[in-house]
Formats: sequence, C-alpha cells, structure tokens
Amino acid sequence: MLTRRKFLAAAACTVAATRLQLHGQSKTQVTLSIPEEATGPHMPGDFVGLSYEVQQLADPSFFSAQNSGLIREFKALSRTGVLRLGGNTSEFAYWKPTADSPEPEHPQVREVVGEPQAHFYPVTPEAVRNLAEFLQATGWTCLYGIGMGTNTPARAAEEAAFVARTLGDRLQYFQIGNEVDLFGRHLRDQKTWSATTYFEEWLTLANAVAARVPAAKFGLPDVASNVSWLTEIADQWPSIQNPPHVTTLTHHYYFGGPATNPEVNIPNLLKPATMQKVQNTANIATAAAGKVGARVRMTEGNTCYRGGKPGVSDVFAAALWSADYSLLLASNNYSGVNLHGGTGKSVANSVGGSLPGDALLQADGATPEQIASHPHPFYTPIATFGSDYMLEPVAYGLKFAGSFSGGTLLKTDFSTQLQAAGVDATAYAAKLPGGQTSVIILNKDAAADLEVELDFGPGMSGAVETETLHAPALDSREAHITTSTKTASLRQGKYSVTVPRATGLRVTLS
Ligand code: BDP
Repeated sequence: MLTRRKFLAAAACTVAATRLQLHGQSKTQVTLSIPEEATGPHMPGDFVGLSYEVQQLADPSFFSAQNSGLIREFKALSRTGVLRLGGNTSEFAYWKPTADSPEPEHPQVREVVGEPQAHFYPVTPEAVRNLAEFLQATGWTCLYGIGMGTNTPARAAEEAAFVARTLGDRLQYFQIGNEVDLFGRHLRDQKTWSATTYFEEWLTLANAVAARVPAAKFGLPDVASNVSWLTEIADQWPSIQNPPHVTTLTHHYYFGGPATNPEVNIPNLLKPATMQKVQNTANIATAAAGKVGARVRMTEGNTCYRGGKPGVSDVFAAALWSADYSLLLASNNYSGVNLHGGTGKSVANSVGGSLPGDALLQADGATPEQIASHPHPFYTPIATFGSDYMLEPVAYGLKFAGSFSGGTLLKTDFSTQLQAAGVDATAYAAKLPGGQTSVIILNKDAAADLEVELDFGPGMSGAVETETLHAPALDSREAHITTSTKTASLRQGKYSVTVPRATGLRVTLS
C-alpha cells in the first residue's frame, strides 16, 4: 500500500533527484524517507566472518592463543565473528589422531593441469586444541571444514568427534566438501558427478558424523557458483528419512578472476550491474533455503579468485564493494558473509602453488620490494607482514557493514532511488539492538558527490552521529573508519548530509 508518507517521499525523490554540474564537479541530491517500522530481516550478531584454508591448521601456532597479533585483528574486525575453515586445501587434509598414525591412501585423486595439485597434509589434535584456544581468545565461533574429495566416512567421523569435543560451543557446524560443483574437474568422474550424486555422498559422510556426534549441525553444499545445486538439494530434501541437522545452505562468490582478466577492474567491481547479479543469485539461494527451513550464508568469497588482483583487491574500492556486498546479502536474509584470505602460502597452495597477481606485478616491472609490500594473497582481509598482521581495506568494508549486526533491517528501495537519480550509490537502514535508527549510504561513484536529505519522519528527534568509511581515492591502498563525535539535531525530522564521491557514511539517530 502506498501510504501518504511513502507517496510524499516518492514525489520528493523525483523532484529532488537532480544532478548539478558545478565547476565541472557533479553533485546529486536525493531525499530518502526512512520507514518507521523495521520489517526487514534480522542481521545476526555473528554476521561478519572470515574464511581460511584448512591448510592453515598445518601450522598449529597460527590459530593459537599465542598469536596475539592475529587475535587483535580478529577482535578489531568483530567481537562475535565466525571463522570458516575450508577452501580447496580442505580436500587434501587428513586427520592424524596420533603422532604415529600413517598417512592414508588417497584413491580418488587425479592430477589435472590448472587445478590445485594434490598436496596432502595432516591435521593434528594439537592444531584443533590450539584453534579452540584461539576462538576463546577472539570471541569467535567456527564453521569447521571436513574434506570430502579424498576422505572416508570413518575418518570424517573420527575427526568430527574430536573437533566437536574440543571446540565445544565454539563450533557452529560442520561443512563437508568445498566447491563440490567443481569436483568433476579433478576429484570425481565428470560424466556421473551431479548435485544428486554429490548429495548421496554427502549424506553418507554426514550420517557417519551424526552417528558419532549426535548434536552435530551442518551447512551445505558450499558450491563455488552453481546455486542451482541448492535448489536441487532443497527439492530432494523432503524425501530424506531422518536427515542430518542442517542449519545453513551455503555458496561461495568471487566477483571475477583471475588477476590477469582485464574485466576485473574497479569500475566493473563497483557498478550497479555487479550487485544485480548478486541479487539474482540471492533470489535462488534464499528460495532454496526457505524450502528446508534454513538460512543462507556466503561462506567463502572475495573480489577476485586465484588469490586476488593487486590494485583492485587490496585497495579502497574493495572496501566499498565488501560493505555493499555484505549489506545486500543481509537485506536478503543471509545469516552471514565469510571473506576469504589467510597467508600467501596457504592460498597459493590452494590455487596450484603460485598467485597470478604476483606474475602480473612482475610483468609490470615491479621490484621484489614493491611486490612484497602488497598483502599476500592480494584479497586477504587480514594481511600477514612478517610476524605482524593488519586489517586490509576489504576488511574495513566488512566491519563498516557489520555495524548493523544484531539489528533488524528496514525495508527500503533506497538503492533503486539513488541509481534512478544517476549516481552509483546504495543505501541501507536498520534498527539497531539499542533502538537507534542507522542508515548506511555507500557512494561508490568516482565522480559524483551526493547530497542526501534523510527524512526520519515528522515526530522524530534526537542526536545524530556519523561514521565515515574513507580513503584518499578508490585505488588507495588504505581505508579508514572515522567516527564523528559531533552531534546535530534534526529539523522537522530531517537531516541533510553530503556523502562525497567514493565514500561510505553511516548516520545514526539515537
Ligand atoms: C576458491 C577456493 C579457495 C581458493 C580461492 C581462490 O575454494 O581455496 O583460495 O578460490 O581462487 O575457489 O582464490
């Protein structure tokens, strides 16, 4: 129903959405009318997440209570995040319960040029015990990846039993298999591999785990991109007798790749059509999840696959992308987002041994020092430099979006309004757990500043706080979140603010 307030807002938008050309600079004016009721999805408190290769566990000191630099950055990103362990390397891990347990046979593997090499490595009880302490120290929980490609039900169950016992309530659920829609390329027979054969195999493994760990929960199918597998699984779901307890349907997402692909560039990353594709995927995934009574989580993704692209994945544009991407998924009722990263070595191993981004820099004549100054992998949210760690721009975007965690989204068509006004910007609003109304406007436009009048409604008053996600330019290798302590009052329920080009702004009415 078009209420009077909405009608007035729509009319105001048509009139006010003007693009001014001042001294060669572009400025767009838009009025956004904030709905009073929060009728959108609840954004869970643990929406924010990271994804790491299981191979990261091969060094038990990485996820450990001793790794204080990494703990500091996890906490800086979120106090209640979710660490997902998976990736291509999860298929080549094997559980090694004791020091003298032999390496098992790996019968299903075949080498394929261009696919990650089968490089097997053990996961030990020490690594899992340290992981438990790391999670305790950070306040995070875990989605634990067990391999499917080269595993057996007995080994999967043994590993799961130890992990469940050791992680306790820090374990949210098990994921079995990574990017199973791509197994036809290297781990299974392409002629017979399908959502159906996958699901049968998955049920065998998950039932073996559930028999040993009756409280076990699961997420599936963790496809690389083929979300129609979620639909196929959801359609088969009612025919399964006593199915394992599945809480989450999962898929991955990379905007594009690899680094050598010229289409992976800042304008393409930020243009509205990119988010339209995200929306199309979300429509399919959430419909499937609805059929099985689960929510969707994007458990592994980033700007550019095969380790990211220098100048795109590690710059401020990636911050605006991750903020927008995360909030779009939140407004589609996703339970969370896990951006992929880790150490250069673990991700290089996951993609066949080296990062295409390094070859690109070398071809461009970069010196070894210049190459080493980039984060490795290029997309990682938390970079490792020697023994230190730091949040990268892409993590700042996720953190910025994460400020809505625990809140309930307001249903709006702000992004449509902004784009209709001719500016590449999006906006989202939420009622925060403390009752405040908060609006995030992401001006991804490289040229146009945006003047927004936020109409909170005639009866609304209170103090306004702003927080800015900013950097000198879209291609700056930095990002900042600055909170303004300055408080302003509303005039007749309205607040006007400028969102400069290539900037994110959060306005909170308390
Ligand atoms: C995904 C894999 C992950 C890789 C990533 C990449 O699951 O292991 O690190 O792509 O290509 O497909 O960067």
